[in-house]
Amino acid sequence: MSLDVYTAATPNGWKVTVMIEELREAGVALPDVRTHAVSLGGEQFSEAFMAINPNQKIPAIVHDGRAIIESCAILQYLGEMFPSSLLPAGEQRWDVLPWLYWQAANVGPVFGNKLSYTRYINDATDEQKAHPLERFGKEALRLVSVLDHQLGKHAFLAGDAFTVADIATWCWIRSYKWSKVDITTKPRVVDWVHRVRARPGVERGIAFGVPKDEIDKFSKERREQYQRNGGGIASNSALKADL
Ligand SMILES: N[C@@H](CCC(=O)N[C@@H](CS)C(=O)NCC(=O)O)C(=O)O
Repeated sequence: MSLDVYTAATPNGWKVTVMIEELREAGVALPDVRTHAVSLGGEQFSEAFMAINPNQKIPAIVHDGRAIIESCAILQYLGEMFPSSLLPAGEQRWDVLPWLYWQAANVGPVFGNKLSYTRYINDATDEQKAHPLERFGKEALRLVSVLDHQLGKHAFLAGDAFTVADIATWCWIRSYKWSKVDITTKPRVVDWVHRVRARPGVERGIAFGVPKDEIDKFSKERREQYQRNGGGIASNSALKADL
């Protein structure tokens, strides 16, 4: 029995390393976990990685020979394979799964685009960037207020318990300063960000691929490295119509 995790130090990547550490915290017996760092400077396009994920993006896992792609599908898969309160069983899973899909379809793409236009895209003028920046910036704030609305009803995104929906969403929201989405007008969201950050499983999960003293703060060198990789990925000239 083995579980291979292919990932990088990014919000989508941390979802999986956090999930694994949270499963350990929940007392789940996991198979041997082997974590492989994928360099987003080009390794995602290699034949070896495409054999695991033809979509050329991290994260991906291989569990007993079966490859699973898409971070939220991975969270659901691990939640079902290794039962715990992170993904309740039976009817109750329908309290959680829609919010996991909400993250995949909304928070990930919108925060990802906001971040790209804010930090990474350097083949467009400021004038060209103004409209998408406004659009994704406003939509990101709307999503933060949806999260705030949920947190007004219960302690976590999908109910009173911490679940895969919190893992997926938190990994993006925690980087609000990097994507320049101001969550500070929503104290419940800020409080949730801190409460989730304080969990030992989360602490270990987000340490993947990051020097210990840079877990919550980038050094100048790391900021430049993210900007280099992000700039390469976000440039229109890097997009190919064919594999
Ligand atoms: N919807 C995918 C998104 C994955 C994704 O965009 N991964 C980024 C890193 S956070 C990546 O691998 N980018 C490389 C590229 O686009 O070339 C998921 O949730 O797994």
